[in-house]
Amino acid sequence: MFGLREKAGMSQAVISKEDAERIIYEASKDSPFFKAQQRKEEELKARCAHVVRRAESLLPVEKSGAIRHAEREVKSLLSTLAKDVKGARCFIHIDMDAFFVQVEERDNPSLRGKPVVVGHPRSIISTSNYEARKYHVRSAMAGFIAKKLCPDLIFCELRMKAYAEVSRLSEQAYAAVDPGYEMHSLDEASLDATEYLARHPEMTADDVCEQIRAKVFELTQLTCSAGSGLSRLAAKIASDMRKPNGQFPIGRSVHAHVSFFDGLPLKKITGVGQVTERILAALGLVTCKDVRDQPHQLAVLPLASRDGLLRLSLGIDRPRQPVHRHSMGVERTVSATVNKESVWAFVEGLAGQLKSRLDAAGVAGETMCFKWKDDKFRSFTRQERMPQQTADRDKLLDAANRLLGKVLAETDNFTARLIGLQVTLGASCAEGERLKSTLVAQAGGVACPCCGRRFASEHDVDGHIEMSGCGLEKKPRTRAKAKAKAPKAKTKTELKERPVKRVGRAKRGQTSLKDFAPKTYNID
Ligand code: TTP
Ligand code: MG
Repeated sequence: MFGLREKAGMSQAVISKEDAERIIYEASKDSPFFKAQQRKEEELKARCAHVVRRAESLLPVEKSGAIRHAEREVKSLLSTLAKDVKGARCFIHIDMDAFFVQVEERDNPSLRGKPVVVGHPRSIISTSNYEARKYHVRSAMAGFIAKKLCPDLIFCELRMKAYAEVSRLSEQAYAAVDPGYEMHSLDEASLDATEYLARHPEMTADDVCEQIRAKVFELTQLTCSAGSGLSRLAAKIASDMRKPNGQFPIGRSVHAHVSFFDGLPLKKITGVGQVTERILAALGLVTCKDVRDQPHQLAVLPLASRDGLLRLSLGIDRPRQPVHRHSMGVERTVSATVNKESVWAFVEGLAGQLKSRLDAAGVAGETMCFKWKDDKFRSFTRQERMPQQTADRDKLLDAANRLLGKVLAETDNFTARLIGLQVTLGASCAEGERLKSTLVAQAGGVACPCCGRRFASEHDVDGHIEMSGCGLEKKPRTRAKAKAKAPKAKTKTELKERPVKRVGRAKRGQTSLKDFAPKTYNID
């Protein structure tokens, strides 16, 4: 049941996987967490059995339909990949080795060579170094269990500021290759090295990885690993292949790319979680190649999941779309059970944290959801729509308290091991402004009420009136007054029919309608 997931470095274990699983079982078998895991395991087994029964009862016509669909899809996906190769895409992924612990070892060299984790013995471990991984100690494991697996384990306190500082430093190395680099977390970066390689024809993707890793080390005295490939996904998976302090180039041909994915277990694919992996395994699909070789098995999956799986098994990135976040929340697992008396204060703290997150993102909440897990790790939620969208702490707290009051009234013996507040997001002022700009741009811009010239935003119209004195002869000077005298605004259709004239700042290239294209809205 506690199938230990592999993490880089675990293959050199000093205790066997079976022994580790037995120790974990002994240490946790009486805990509520274990019982919750048992219940989930039973549910998963039932789901797998259902999927297998469904696969066995597929009609020949369903199977052949799935095969035809998969063949078409794979062909089109492969042609996407081939097209990208013509453009010679090359992505690089960087991932720091045992990140948090490596920072601790750098700052306290006496830790080197010993099994170390960042975390607390009575809480959850953030990460372990490669010495500790030999004992199957890894991220997200309870500290007391880690101590049973490795009695000499050393625990270090979390120092987020230090890790963030290292992350900031290493970004210089990424920016030198791709100014548009993307940070996926504090320790992971994804780069498009295509243009850099075109500017440096003497270099290979592997040389660039080498160069970045050396620069990261120079800047931080920490090692990282790298991977390169035709897609961001391929590069990410490759970065894990030669960990720690190594790099793996998949190559820049479609053939090399497809061969790499052919032999890859599905569980290695980012996006295939433990549950999906188990369901696919029940269908006999273990490697990426299995997915393409046995497409009839996919007929039991919804069409979108089928296509997603085919795409992932070929290592092709999801099409990039702006991320619109619909909800935001905070939740805390608590080591000591929260009861009726202490829960009010706890929720008050969460409301403050939620407000900070909403403010940082410039958004407001619409519906409040109070969620909790009881001492048997069962999840519950209650929600209500707030009278109006808000990021105000007191109003958030009012809504949370109302829900909590109801929960306490219906529950005799309230206990919780996890408590969270979550809001669905409404458009805030900042987001509203962005949406407005987008709509304005789509409608062809804003017209000057005096001369009718068109601008990217109302702000630009103000600038134009100020700069050129447009409408002076007619008075008044300000846009507000000018607007009052202006002829009735044209309809959207009328506006669309007129060609957009770019003048003033827009013409000089300081502002263009392009600047108002929908922006990626990414929080976290
Ligand atoms: P990872 O890159 O997953 O792990 P790692 O850098 O420690 O080890 P590896 O050499 O295998 O890359 O995560 C980066 C950091 O994120 C990690 O050092 C600690 C933190 N983290 C958590 O706090 N909790 C978690 O569950 C995980 C997976 C990571
Ligand atoms: Mg890492």
